[in-house]
Amino acid sequence: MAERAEELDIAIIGAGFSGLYAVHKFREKYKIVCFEAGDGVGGTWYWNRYPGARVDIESVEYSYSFDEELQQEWKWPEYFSAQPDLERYANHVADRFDLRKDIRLSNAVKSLRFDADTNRWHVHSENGDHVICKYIIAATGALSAPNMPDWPGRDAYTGEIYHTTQWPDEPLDLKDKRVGIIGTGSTSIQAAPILAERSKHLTVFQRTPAFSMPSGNRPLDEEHEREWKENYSERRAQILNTYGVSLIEYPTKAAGECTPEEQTAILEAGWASKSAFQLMVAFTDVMTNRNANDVVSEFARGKIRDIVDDPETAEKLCPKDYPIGAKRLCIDNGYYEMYNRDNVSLVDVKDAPITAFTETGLKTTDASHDLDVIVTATGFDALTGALNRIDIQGANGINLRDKWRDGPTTAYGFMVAGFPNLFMIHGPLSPGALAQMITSGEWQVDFVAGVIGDLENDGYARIDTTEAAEQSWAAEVNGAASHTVYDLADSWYNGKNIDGKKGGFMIYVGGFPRYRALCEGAVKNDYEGFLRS
Ligand code: N01
Repeated sequence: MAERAEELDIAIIGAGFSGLYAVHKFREKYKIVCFEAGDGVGGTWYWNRYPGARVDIESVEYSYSFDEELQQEWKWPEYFSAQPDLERYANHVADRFDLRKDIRLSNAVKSLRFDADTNRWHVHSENGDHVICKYIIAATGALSAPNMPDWPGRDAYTGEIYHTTQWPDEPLDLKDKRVGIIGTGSTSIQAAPILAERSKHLTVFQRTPAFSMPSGNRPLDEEHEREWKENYSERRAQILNTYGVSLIEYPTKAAGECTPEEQTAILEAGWASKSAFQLMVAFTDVMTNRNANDVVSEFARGKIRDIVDDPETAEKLCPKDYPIGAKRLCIDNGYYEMYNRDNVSLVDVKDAPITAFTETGLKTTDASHDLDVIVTATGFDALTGALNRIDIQGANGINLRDKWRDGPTTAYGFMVAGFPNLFMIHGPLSPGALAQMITSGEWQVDFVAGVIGDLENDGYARIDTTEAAEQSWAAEVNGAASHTVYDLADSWYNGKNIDGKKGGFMIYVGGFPRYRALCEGAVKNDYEGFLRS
């Protein structure tokens, strides 16, 4: 029997925080559906349930602004919420706004095909659904396609292996187990201290050391909460006018304008600030001037040497090959202190890389390690990975994967030439991953809603962008990055964390106010860089 297709207006891909908001935003006017791969809502905060998973932006900020009652009523227990609280919040929002009836869980989108004759997208899902719709909102997440090491011998390994995005629901009994964790990014730095406490022995396999600072997480005090709730609307508006969509304390002086004593005082205050990222904005030029960055990097290395007792281990933990902030600055709860425990060891796999799983553990070029449990905290095929894992065929039969073979091309991070009526939220070359993602995601969804509203009002069937617009956006993105030190590390920001991935720097770092102005300017300028028909 031929499958029956449903005809709708919009298909939303992903029920993470942006996808959930998109469901809420679009359902009133349009017939919609939302496909979600997981069997629950929350996206990042559904998948990343490893021990220690926690956000590093204050929860009073990192939360929805679209509903005054919601933001007044919701109570965050801590400054930086743990994953279970974020997942609970996502579920609360889904229930409170009755979003679930439009969300199909455990039903990943498999393919998207644009029919240029009818100007409709055909969506096929893993469960066999076939939806025909006019618009696609891809809220697929910047960090949702896990990067799994593909060393040989995995099947021969007799222990347990967990990627941090696939953590089991039932508690793991590790007390008699030798655990190995691969990677030292934000995820590992959160998980490792807890795994060290719970296991017999923890071995950390480090390829590149990370910079990290203490999170200063604590219960949310009532005065702070009250102050935020009384001023929410002004603060949310203010947040959108900041560079990174976050109300951290921005500096007024460059490093060179301070005496060494002033520099130290500012850096000590930043370290103790209990506010994430304060080191990256210790001076106006930390991310734009290598000398200023060196001052901050050396300060952070000094902290590592102070905290870690064994000088050899401390030296191994000190990043020396890239500027602080060029890889995502990590926030920890006792990461460096963990290396003072007797049951923790650090293995450097830069010069002697891991080459294989063995029956009993891992093999590097110079040793074998016996492990009962292996945790792969090896990160993500970021920004492009989630979309490239879907088979997406655009207007002229072009496949997105082919189009992006040498790196992603987009206009403003939300459209790709040849893929009409497909809008990305936090797409490659948008500010998404370096901005506070809930509030910037809400802004992007509202912006796309405005574009769709205009198309409908003006009677257009489709909107596309052009290769010229993509080139001019690439120039803007590269221009912004070239004034910074962001591209001076191999990271998921530039795809160099994945062997063979091409792309260059994939995030817009010109600041959110400029980003908004450019997007809004294009619309006001009669959709400059876009083709409507
Ligand atoms: O991933 P990562 P993550 N052999 O890519 C190593 C957000 N986040 O999941 O640096 C050996 O940062 C890799 O080594 P190298 C946040 O935006 C936020 O930790 O490529 N090692 C690296 O050490 C973050 O930036 C929060 O040399 C291998 C690690 O694995 C983003 O998610 C919490 C390897 C991967 O680090 C990603 O963080 C958690 C190999 N073959 C995450 N392959 C908060 O809000 C990879 N590695 C606090």
